[in-house]
Amino acid sequence: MALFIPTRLVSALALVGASSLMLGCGSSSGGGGGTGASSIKATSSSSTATVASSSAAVSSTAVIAGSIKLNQLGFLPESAKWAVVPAGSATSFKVISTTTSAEVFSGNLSAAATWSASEESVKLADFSGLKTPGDYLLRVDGVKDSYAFTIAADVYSALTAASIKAFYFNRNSAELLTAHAGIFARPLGHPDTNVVVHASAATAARPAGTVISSPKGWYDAGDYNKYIVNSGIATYSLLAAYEHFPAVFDNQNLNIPESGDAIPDLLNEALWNLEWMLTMQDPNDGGVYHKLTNKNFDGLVMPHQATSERYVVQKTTAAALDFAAVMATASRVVAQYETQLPGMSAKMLVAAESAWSWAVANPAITYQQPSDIKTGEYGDGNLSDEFAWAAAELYITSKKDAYYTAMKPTETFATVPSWGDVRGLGWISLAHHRENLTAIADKQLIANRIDSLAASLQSVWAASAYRVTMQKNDFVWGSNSVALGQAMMLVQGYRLNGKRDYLDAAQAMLDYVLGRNATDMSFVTGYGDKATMHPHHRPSEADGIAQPIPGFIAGGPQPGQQDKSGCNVPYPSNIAAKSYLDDWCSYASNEIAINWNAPLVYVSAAIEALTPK
Ligand code: G3I
Ligand code: 9MR
Repeated sequence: MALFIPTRLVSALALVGASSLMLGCGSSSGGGGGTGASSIKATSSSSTATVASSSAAVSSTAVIAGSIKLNQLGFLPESAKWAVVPAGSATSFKVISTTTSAEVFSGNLSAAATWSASEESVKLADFSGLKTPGDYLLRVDGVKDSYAFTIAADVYSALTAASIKAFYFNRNSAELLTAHAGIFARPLGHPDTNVVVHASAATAARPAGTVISSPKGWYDAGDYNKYIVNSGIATYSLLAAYEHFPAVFDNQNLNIPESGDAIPDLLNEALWNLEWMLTMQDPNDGGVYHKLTNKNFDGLVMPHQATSERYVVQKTTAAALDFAAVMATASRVVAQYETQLPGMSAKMLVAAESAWSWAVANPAITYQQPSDIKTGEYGDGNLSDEFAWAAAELYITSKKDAYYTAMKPTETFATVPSWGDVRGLGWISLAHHRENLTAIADKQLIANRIDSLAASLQSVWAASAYRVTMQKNDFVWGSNSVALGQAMMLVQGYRLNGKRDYLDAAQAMLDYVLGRNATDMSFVTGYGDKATMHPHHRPSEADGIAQPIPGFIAGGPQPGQQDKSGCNVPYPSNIAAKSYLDDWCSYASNEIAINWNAPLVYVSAAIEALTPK
């Protein structure tokens, strides 16, 4: 079968830097493509591989409903490789080369089991033993062939690059030039040089109506506002990816305006947001505005057409602490670029410490949406995790023991990170830096916190009918970021103790967002044969281009369906893991957001860096 690369994938690849442009790593062919071959040879050395003597065509058995679900992009040679097969009478599976139509591997399916999140009875195919690079599909008697997938040593490098480049596409205060953005070039939107201090944020030094300049940053999501809380976890996740896996990024060329300077492009991109965040701190007292926003969400327009007045709204404790955590992290990451960024590292640490001091003096100021402001809230009544995270990052960077104590380590557990629960981020950083901490740090406690969370995720994975860590109650708004957050914590467990199950379970969650899920879709725009096409992302919808901007991950299924009154099309299902609508209207299942893309960057890079070669 001829190699077929979907047009959207070619364009997606063309947008990332030349060093990442590897056509061989894209998914190659639509499902149902295998044709019979008269003589088939086994190329795998696995014990389960058999030589087939008959045609590899789909058997004459009636095709049952449901589809084979797998990572539509593919796998590294040494990755664990699993597919989910609808439960029918078949007890075995075959892997077929889409280039030669030969059967290259076969194996037995597991016993049928039900995944309660999707209410489906499924069997599992484990083809981890197939390690030979190539393009393949999975075949099971009585079921439609799977989508094609690739096994290649560089299978995730374009995904890692595109998921970072998505941040560039969401830049506030930037004109995107054709040279960098291709067909997605657009005029500058939101200069944010005349931003009004809202009454909720007024102080004697900056009364209501004061005009400040607060340019740059990224649009939060499908909307054009900027929120410090969400910027916190998103920017941290990118910085952590760099701290943990610098080799993935050091020579990466994302074809962004800063490409070619002496700073890795991932950090160039993170700096675009960090520079904005610095402007959100009131220099008079160290407090940090919660958000920079319109009064109302914009209509369906491009950035330069969205010209409503912009406000900075209320200083909150969560904003100060998330800001402190990120600035403390960034301070140590950019320290190695003192020549290129003179004074930046020191400036960031000063900013972090003054935000911390403000939070300590104002420990319970939660966000209260003013009556004239209707945009996102990121409100959070529990601030203990924000205190713990900020304290952990300040401790690691400053080495001041008082911050370690302030983290309250014995009371603080590790959890899967989300914008509203950031405890896990502090443990991630402590684990990474554990050999360079002062004597006060309890290294055993740090290891236990990480390992006990990873172990509990591993046991969910091992018992899951889909071999994933997602369970029914994980299907909240932005469920795909829950999946990737789980993977991030499994990665920390693997980095600490090398337990292969942790890496395999993390891989499973990358598989999950790329197709091994109950919707049978890849949730990453531009990646996978059946991928999200209509994200709730204003530029993707308003630009008049059929394909979405590549590299963005959709929020994902969740049964709340808070948007359905505004949708002319129904959700295909009310079941938690299937409650996903690939339509612009669906902001509750199909929006994109920086805090969902950042763990995609982290996990894709981690799998690239950690999977044995
Ligand atoms: O915390 C409860 C949990 O206890 C409960 O079990 C669960 C059941 O659904 O709900 C949880 O609360 C949810 C909360 O997110 C935390 O996950 C709310 O129902 C849900 O409505 C809320 O959704 C948030 C959404 O804004 C609406 O406020 C998303 O987390 C948040 O990511 C999203 O963020 C928006 C910004 O406001 C604006 N920009 C776009 C961005 C992405 O959609
Ligand atoms: O576009 C908005 C999205 O970014 C938010 O996550 C979402 C929930 O706050 O709201 C979206 O805006 C919708 C608004 O809430 C209701 N009217 C339709 C808007 C989408 O076009």
